[in-house]
Amino acid sequence: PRTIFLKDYKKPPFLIDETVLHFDLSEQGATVKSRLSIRRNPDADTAPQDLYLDGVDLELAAIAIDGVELSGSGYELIAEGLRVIDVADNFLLECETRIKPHENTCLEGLYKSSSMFCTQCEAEGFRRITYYLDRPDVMSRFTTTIVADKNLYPILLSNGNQVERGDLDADRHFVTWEDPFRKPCYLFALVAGDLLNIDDEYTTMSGRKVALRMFVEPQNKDKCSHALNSLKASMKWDEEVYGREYDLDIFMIVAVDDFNMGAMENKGLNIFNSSCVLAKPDTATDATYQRIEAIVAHEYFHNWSGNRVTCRDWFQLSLKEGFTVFRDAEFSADMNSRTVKRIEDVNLLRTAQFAEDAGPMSHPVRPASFIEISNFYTLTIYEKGAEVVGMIYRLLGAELFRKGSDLYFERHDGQAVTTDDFVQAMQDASGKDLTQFKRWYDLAGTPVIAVDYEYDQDGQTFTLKLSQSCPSTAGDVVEKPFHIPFSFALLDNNGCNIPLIQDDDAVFANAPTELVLDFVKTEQIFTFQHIEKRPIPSLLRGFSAPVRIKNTYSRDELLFLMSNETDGFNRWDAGQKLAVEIIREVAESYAQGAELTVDQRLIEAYRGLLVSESIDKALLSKMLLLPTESYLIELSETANVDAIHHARNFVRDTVAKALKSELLKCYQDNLEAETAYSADFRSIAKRSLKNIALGLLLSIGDAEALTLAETQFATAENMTDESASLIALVNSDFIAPREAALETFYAKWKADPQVVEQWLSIQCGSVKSGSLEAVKRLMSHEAFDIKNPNKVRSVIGAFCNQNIVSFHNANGQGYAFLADNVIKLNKLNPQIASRLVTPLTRWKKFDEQRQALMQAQLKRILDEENLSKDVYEVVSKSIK
Ligand code: BAL
Ligand code: ZN
Repeated sequence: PRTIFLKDYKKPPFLIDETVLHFDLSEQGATVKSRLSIRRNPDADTAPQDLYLDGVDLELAAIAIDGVELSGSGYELIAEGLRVIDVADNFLLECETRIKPHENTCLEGLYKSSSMFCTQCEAEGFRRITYYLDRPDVMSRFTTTIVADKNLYPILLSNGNQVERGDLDADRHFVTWEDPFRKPCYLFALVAGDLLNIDDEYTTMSGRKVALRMFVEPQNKDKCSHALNSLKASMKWDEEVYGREYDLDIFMIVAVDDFNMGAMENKGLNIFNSSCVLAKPDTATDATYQRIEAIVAHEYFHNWSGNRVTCRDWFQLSLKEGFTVFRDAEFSADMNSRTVKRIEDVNLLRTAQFAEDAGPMSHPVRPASFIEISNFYTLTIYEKGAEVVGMIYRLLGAELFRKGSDLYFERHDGQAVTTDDFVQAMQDASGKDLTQFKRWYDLAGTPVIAVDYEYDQDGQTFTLKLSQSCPSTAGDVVEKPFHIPFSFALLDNNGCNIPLIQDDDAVFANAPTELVLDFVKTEQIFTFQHIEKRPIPSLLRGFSAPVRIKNTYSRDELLFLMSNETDGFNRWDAGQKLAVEIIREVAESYAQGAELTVDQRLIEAYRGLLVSESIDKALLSKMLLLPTESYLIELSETANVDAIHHARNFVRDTVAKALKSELLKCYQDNLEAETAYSADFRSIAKRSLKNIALGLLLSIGDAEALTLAETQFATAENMTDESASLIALVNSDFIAPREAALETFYAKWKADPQVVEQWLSIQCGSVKSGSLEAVKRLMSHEAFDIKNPNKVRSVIGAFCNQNIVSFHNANGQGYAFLADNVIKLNKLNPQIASRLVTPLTRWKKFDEQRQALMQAQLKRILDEENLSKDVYEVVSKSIK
């Protein structure tokens, strides 16, 4: 397979002004007729004689230029495309292609999901629909007519506004849609099905009424209100915070069950994975409610950051994704607890993106090359990309950032641009030099910051010395320093912020108590004056940059910060750091066969949190969770999986035993007599606290807790409480109650795919119920379907990513299981196969024996014939 390089980018030699599409859909297949008004690009870098169009798995039935059918000498079918020979400067190209949506299992292009037709064109799916210039810098006006059976497909949708509809012979009908906005073909969408619509309305800030319409299969009609409410909140937020108004008269959302991604921002017609949009209290958990709010917002925000201003090429993917994730994170923070949102995002970043950035697929936020772009919808592009935008926000401040985003949207509306254009707009609007900052886009790896500090009692000065380095994946060190916004404060021994005076002339009263330091050199010293007593520094507040920071604190300082830090994120992080240290200590003892003990100070710290009257419940619910096994593995040089698992459980159980009465009280205190379910963050925090307490109590085999869990399971009025009690039972040693609960749950919910996905992943992700044999049995269960990505993620994904000791069993059978399924899925759905293989690519973290077993499975995959580009790229880059 061919590698594509950013440095080889050339402007498109041809442009397509108008795209007129005609789809004839039937059970046997689809016929697609296209009429493309093509002209040479006056700004092109090259002027070839021939026109090259992209096309994959298409049957060409007819081709004509300016109404004249082309003979065989006028064109040539080539690998993944079509060459039209010797074309003029302006012409109308007409093509008729036949495709087979019902045989399309890769879920790219046009395919069938249960009884409906739908599309997924990003990144390069449109070429599976018709021959086209399938690249984001070719933007065209689309008119789309869909013809289909009127009874089977009463609803026919595409982008923009509906302009015509009518009946045809033989019970068929048509609808024509016109999108007034020029767009790249990756934003094209089509849906045809027997769907119900749930309608709402939004009045924009300029007073225009926009119809909001959600299309679902009839059984899901009562699962739309949360998504529609989230959509209205997003529309309002984008007006208030970014001054961005929606631009069409209708905004449509469709839910489909078979979908590779979470959702897709097609212009005016967002298509969602059912699991990321459908919710009602008795079937969706609080976490799902919050995920839906965030994803609906994310897709909506793309209308400006992605659609109105799009990417020049796919190397710029983070231009729209990083910025839009930053926007949706701010939205969620405004709607919920800002601190908790930050904790969740940083947890994901540090656990999974840092691992990606230290692994074989490590790449910069703006990659320099790829084989298959689908492999680059990564945590680095999305989450680190959002952190990079967040750092610009922190360096500029809210006001200048808004000036920058206004300039960006104004300057580039209707264009396909680069991350450099984004940074330039931020720089031009703010006057802040971002030249050095741009390194964040081009260099891979996670910078490491070493912190050193000194307090001088006589001089009353505090000196902070920061050093940075960045190990690259090649094992060397990136020499050039990054521009890092380092958020900083000093706390006195009551936990109060001390004024930060860097310059003696500063007026004391106006001195800030928190600073974003511009850390731009390899080593840099910052000095603060008039510090009367030895302070405790508060470092990298709110996780102001995506870096590793070497721990500088003693255990007593961490304990102090756990109860006194005024930055919520850092308060939580102090607890995590302390727990990591203590679990590691226990893991070492476990590995040496020594007696296990838990530092009593951790227990007392948790007791203090549980009895605290003042702590915010949302924060407390996060502070009571120990670092995950995945995070502990990520922090290890060579991870001893069994020791980590046992040590973490030992610490958890020791804490739970010691704090049994506090946990029982916590459970009771938060056991509210629910009126109606509410997904507001305070209610979520209460449920979360109650369920964490229940889980901890059940993990120590507490009989009283068993009764509580069984009662909660039987009487729960919402899925959060029902599934939390199921999870607690599944992860307990009460075998009979566990099996009974699993059976009852399935019998109750087997008709609801979103709940069945939870049922599968709860079992497969648990070491207690998810043995490899049990997981294999579930793959033959009626609930499993290897062609459905959600089911694959719930079973194979949950086993390999969450059930860590089982997957990493030293017998290597977990690895072979994953490889078997990657090989199977490579043929059916390469995107899912390539994503699934990730845990095998992390072999470097494990002992030599496991490394060899993991490598052997990677080699076995690589030896497969007809390996997709997707799987080939990930596996070949991951082999030693
Ligand atoms: N553009 C692909 C799905 C998303 O990030 O919104
Ligand atoms: Zn996105």
